[in-house]
Formats: sequence, C-alpha cells, structure tokens
Amino acid sequence: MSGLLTGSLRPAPGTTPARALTIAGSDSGGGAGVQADLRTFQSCGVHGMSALTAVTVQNSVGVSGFHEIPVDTVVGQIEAVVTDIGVDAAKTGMLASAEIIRAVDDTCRRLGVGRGGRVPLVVDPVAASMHGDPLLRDNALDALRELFARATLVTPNLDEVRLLTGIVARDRAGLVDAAKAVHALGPEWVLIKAGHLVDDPDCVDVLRGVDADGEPRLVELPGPRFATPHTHGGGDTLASAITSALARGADVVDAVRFGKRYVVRAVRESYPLGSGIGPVSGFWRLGDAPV
Ligand code: PXL
Repeated sequence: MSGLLTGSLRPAPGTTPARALTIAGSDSGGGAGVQADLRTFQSCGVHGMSALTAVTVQNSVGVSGFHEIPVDTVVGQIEAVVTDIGVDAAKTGMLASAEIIRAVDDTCRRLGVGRGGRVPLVVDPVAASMHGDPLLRDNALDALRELFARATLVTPNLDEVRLLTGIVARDRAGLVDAAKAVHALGPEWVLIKAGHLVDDPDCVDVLRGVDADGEPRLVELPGPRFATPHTHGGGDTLASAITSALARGADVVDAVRFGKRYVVRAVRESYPLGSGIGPVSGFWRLGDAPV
C-alpha cells in the first residue's frame, strides 16, 4: 500500500488539507447522509464540503418524508465550492430525483468531476433507508444508471443491485455476477457490498474494475460480520472514507481497502440511539487528549 494512508492523517497545522465534496441529503437524526459524510471526511484528515440535495425528516425509527432542494440550488452549491475552493474527490449519496441526478451529472461533466475529468467521483446509489423508506423517486432509476457512466467507483448494496440490474445475489458467486452486471453500466470500478448476505459469516465485498494496464481486476475484501442492528449510515461512511482516501491521492484499490478498514471499526463501535436503529461511529478516531 502507498504511504498516503498509513500513519497520522492529521494535516499539518495551518496547511490546506485535501478537499472532498459530498452531494447528498441531510439526515435529521445525524446518523447517515451529509452528517455521516462530513464527520468521516474530518476523521480522515480531509476538508469536507457539501451540496445538499434533500432534507429528510428522520429519526432512529425511520424517514417520514423529505423535501428536495431546488435543482439550481444544488448546482449552485457544487459550482460555488469547486470554482473557488477546489475539490480533490467527490461523492454522491441521496440524490432524490431524476432532475437532480441529471443536473449533478451535467455539472460534474462541466467541472471535470468523474470519468474523463481530473477529480475522482464515488457514486453511492442510495435508493432507500435501512427501514425501507424511499429516498429516491421511482422514475429516477434510468438517470441513476446513466450517472454510473461518470463514476470512478459505484458502491451498491444488494438491494440497489436488484433495483438497478434485476440480479438477486444470494452467495459469493452472485456477488461476482452482480459486479460484472453493474460494471457493464459504465463505471470504472464497482464495489458490491456483502452486508445484506446475512447467512455468510464473513462479509466479503467484491471490487471489480480495470487496472492501469487495461486488465480486468477482481479483488475480494473480507471483513468481520458484527451481530449488531446498529449499522445506520454504514454505507455512507464507507463511501466517504473511500472518497477521503481518493482525495489524498490513493488509487481505487488502496482507497477501498482503507474505506473497508475504517467502516469495520465504525461498525464495531456503533451504538444504540433512540428506539430504533443506531449509527456506526467514528468516535474511535478521537484521541484521549483532554481539551
Ligand atoms: O444510508 C443511506 C442514506 C443516505 N442519505 C440519507 C439517508 C440515508 C439513510 O437513511 O437518510 C439522507
């Protein structure tokens, strides 16, 4: 692994850190969405910026509704930060509607974010909350598939794979088939998350892409499976840790390995909150030094 991600991730005081942008929705309960993304960026030593797409009304029990941000305000936020502050990597989370997805796609193309540009783009194709509450309009799947062609990496879970490709993966061979099918939609790399394969004691995610020599590459990423219901925000945290590593200059395979190590620790230290599902935690990154 490159030295970019080992040792202290703390930027030297007074220097400008690597910069990452999340284009995503707000979770009022603080477990997922932009709240999870920004604190993960911070924990990974990266300056976080946000373009808000929607505001969800949400607690640990579920999402009772959401309000979309007007498309020109979504685009305006992205343009404002990229043209002044600059960005080293970006990610998308909840995009809510086909109109927002298409506007984000076009804005990224214009600003050189994603494939064909200078800035890596991670697309986490958020469609529903853990409780099954919708976070994406039904008619937005075509636009989401089209956005995949701009992605450096897409990070679907198995529910999202089923929605986007019709494939129902039940075992590891199914994950590999899913990775091939999602890769065919056009992203440079795809990471299929095994979290939903609850019968598998290991949690072996599958990464597929094409390496610098043009050779297809399949990487298996094993990890422990924890017996906790409190995994809210796990997918957002993984994608944000990967985005942080990309912002620091890591290649995709190293960035995904880093993200997996980060989220394993966050799930291990997840906590109960409210009467429903609690969040994964970045508290393990806090030092013990007194304030
Ligand atoms: O974890 C996916 C996710 C992303 N973004 C927002 C969410 C959720 C899950 O609830 O609320 C805003």
